Amino acid sequence: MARQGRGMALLVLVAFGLVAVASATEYPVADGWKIPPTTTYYSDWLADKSFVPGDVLVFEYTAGSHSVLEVTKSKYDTCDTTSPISSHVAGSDKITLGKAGTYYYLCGVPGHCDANQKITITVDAAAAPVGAPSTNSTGTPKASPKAAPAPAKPPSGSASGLHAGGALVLSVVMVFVASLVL
Ligand SMILES: [Cu+2]
Repeated sequence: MARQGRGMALLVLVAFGLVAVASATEYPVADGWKIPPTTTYYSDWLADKSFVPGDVLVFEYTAGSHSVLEVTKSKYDTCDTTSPISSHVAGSDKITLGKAGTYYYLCGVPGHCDANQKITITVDAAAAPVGAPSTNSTGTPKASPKAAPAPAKPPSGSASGLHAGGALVLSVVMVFVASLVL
């Protein structure tokens, strides 16, 4: 009895896990990809951002007006637009960030990089399952010099702050538990 109900519960758990794993964040770059109207246009936008593998940058601009070139650091520094690592010209370019590291993007339209239409993106390693504090948290210090407080219990029921890695582990655990119940 109740087999259908349990089967449905399992499906819901699996679906939840998949959705959580797939929830990479999309970041529209600043207020559009353009020659920065102020010297801090891109740095201000970056100030409260952190990126993990799988996150997506969205460069919004009018096709033909700009472009997005991923380049090496040396080419970034000198605004060398030749032989980029990748080139994007569509005007709503989505670039999925890969493994942890530093990535360099500039505009390939002559003069634009020299006018500082360029941005450096640092991708951190995927967060631990415990979860990084959200940007809206009440500001607990990242690292205490004292002994780490004992994690009394896992933050069950708060899936919102989970990153993909934690969500994956969670979903696997849930499916395992569900399979025991069935
Ligand atoms: Cu441009």
